[in-house]
Amino acid sequence: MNKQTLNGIWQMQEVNGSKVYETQVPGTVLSCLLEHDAIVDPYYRDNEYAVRDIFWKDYSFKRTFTPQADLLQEENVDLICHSLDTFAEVYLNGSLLGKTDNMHRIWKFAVKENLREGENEIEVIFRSALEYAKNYKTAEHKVIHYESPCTTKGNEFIRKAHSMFGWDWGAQLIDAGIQREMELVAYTGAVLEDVDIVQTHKEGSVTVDIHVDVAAIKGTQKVCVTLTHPDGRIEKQEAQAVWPAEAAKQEMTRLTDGHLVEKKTADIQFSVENPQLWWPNGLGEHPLYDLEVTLVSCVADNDTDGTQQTAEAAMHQTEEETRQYRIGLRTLYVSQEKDQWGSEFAFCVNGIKIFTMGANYIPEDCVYPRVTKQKLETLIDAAVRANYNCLRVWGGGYYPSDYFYELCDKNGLIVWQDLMFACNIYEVTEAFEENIAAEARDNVRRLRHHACLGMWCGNNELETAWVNWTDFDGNSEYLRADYIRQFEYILPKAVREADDRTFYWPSSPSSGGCFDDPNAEERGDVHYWEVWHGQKPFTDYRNYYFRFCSEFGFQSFPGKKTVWSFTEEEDRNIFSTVMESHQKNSSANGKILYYLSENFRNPKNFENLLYVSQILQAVAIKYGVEHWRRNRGRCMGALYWQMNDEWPVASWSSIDYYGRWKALHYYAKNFFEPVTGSVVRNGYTVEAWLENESMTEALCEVEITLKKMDLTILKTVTCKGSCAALSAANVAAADFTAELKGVRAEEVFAAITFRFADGREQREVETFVPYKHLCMQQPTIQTTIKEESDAYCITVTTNVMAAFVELELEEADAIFSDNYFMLTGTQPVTVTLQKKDIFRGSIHNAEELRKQLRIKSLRDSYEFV
Ligand code: BMA
Repeated sequence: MNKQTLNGIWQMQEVNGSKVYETQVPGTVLSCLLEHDAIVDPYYRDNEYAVRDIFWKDYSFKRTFTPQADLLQEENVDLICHSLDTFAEVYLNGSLLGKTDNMHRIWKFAVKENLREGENEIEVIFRSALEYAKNYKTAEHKVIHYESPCTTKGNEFIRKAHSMFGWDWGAQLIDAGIQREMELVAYTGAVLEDVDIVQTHKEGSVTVDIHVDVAAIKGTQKVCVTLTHPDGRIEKQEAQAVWPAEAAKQEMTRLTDGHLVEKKTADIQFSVENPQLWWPNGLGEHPLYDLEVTLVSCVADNDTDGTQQTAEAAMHQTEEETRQYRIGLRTLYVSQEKDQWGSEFAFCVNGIKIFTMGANYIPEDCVYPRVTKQKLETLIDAAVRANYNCLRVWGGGYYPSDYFYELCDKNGLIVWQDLMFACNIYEVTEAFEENIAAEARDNVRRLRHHACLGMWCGNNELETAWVNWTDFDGNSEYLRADYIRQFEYILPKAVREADDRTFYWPSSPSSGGCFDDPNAEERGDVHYWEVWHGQKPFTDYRNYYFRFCSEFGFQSFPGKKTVWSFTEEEDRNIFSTVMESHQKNSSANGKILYYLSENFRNPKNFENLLYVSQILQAVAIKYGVEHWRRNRGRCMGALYWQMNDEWPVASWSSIDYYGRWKALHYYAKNFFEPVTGSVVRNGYTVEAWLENESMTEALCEVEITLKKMDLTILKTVTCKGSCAALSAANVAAADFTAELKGVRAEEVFAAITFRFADGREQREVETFVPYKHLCMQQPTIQTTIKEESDAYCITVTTNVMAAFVELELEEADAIFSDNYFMLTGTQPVTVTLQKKDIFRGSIHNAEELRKQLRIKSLRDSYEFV
């Protein structure tokens, strides 16, 4: 097989437009026009609105290329387009090869006939998705009345990332273009059709079966597989490609270009003794085995018509194609065993039921070509640093690149993979059915071998929407029936045909399907939005013992630097046009202010409102996660909404568009620690708990101290606590009823310190009144900075209780070892800043760091006037 990439420099222009731009492919209209400063930056102020209109137009991407000589010698040449977004017409030398209508599919065209020696021209014309949506007509009995407030109507008819049409955190930038690689692939003898890798686990060994489908055109074929163990050991095996059964021998399939091919298969098996198992982050290593699959054709030298395959003829061996796979050996499924509370919902890895921790992932940029490998690495690294063991790829975006899954494999992150359907009503026509089944097949085949793949999930929130959302009421029963066809028949069937090992779940949330109480507390997964959308206090989380909470969230504003990046001074008020254009959930600013009024004092200015909004968010999510971790066994997962942003915006994210960690991400690092402590207050009694998501017993010393704001100690209770592997335990309690008789609750707080066996110290604060009522004193926070070879150690001390202490650099960005922490004693607290964690700017020595370092605490956020 010979390959030639068509990536590189192309010409992009509006159809019938006069201006031609050079652009990089993969690339889109947006990436191209932004690169050339031909449009305003849609992220700046409210420019998004002006940019939207360009997507009513059609665009052409064109280039010339000269096919490699070896490519032209082959008898078949395919053009493979890994993601055309979306309504594309593909022309080669003026001939229409075909039209596409799904950005999530891999499109293949046979081009041998159209390809010529010397210069060729390829052109892809993208028709406006907005025009398509406007003109689409459903059948009369299936008119869709549902309209999402933030999303352009019509996105439900188009197999294109839904959130491009806007979301309650997303801009409406309905881009078009070549989102992934384009290449020419040429072959003569045979080609790999499919490689399926199946693991069977037994005590002390794993059988790895490699099932290969070969499209054989001429000669005989064999498949050679090399297995490289994590320790470098190599094993090789090969097998002849044969007709699956004598009966099938006659079955010839026609390739797209008309060639008759024989479908052959080859089966290879390795038996791995004492396998090194793949574990999720926090529970063990993530060793990977490399598999290299090579297809070799043996063709008789004088066999010109593909018929002569005699032993006497001189045989010529050609390596047709090689594919590489990295696999992790593990068993992974979702256990739904019945128990005293209903049915559990727990990922079970190598026989161990785990508490799943992490967040929901959305597209990382509205301009998808900007989602570089480096951006993905930074994001996955942030997930690992926050002790996630899982990411849910939410169904309103796109299927991420291979590299995303490679990183998840390497880092032990289980992927909960939604199929790309979210918050919509779909009309299932015959064409739609074919399209989505092909889309599922393409993506399942691409991703099924990954160790990280934990589940295929039909969609985001459609089942619950049909049952629980009032704005779904009144939609046709035919559409309701289409839901069942789509997610409980067509898609599971298409998924299962390609991958019958991975767990399939019809929707998130669901109790198993069929509109049967999808958000039930006692089974399946739950999206819990009463806190936030329902405006319940976040103490409400404690009223629920969900089996698995796959979505719950709380909004905040991005930090000062991010807000300053898209605003002018006059915009810096949350109700300004610009700030509201970067807040897509119309009632959210009101909610932030409402929750703020319940918990904190009125911030003295805009900048402090941003800060307090992040504290609120962090405290709220922590409250929920800790509760569910304390109830480990009954509850087995907490994935908060949402990890990241696709542009600078007020949202539920814990990391903003620029990769800046909000307070919540620092808090996630602590509340998702495999071994962590938490605190529950009942009246004047403060309880300390340990949550242990590790395979060994956790030991720690707990100190619960009642203090005055000036740090005077009123009472201390200490004890040694232990918590068995994979469980949670109440390890200490301190009753301060007597002490609180002689002192106002506003003037004291409980400082709880957990000292773990490995030397780690965790400090928590519990108050007896909301923070807004605390008599906080203005702390004097002092720092000393020590430079080490690869880090700065920042030692912080205070004279009085300091809450939510924020470290921030004036210019550069940085990720600290901890942030928004509590200072509850006079003993110094050291925060490290690794030099590699300073980005967008630089710091050369301790003095420079001292100049840039800004410290504040909650008391700085308000003033008395
Ligand atoms: C969830 C998600 C998203 C949405 C989020 C915040 O239910 O599935 O659709 O962005 O809520 O409202």
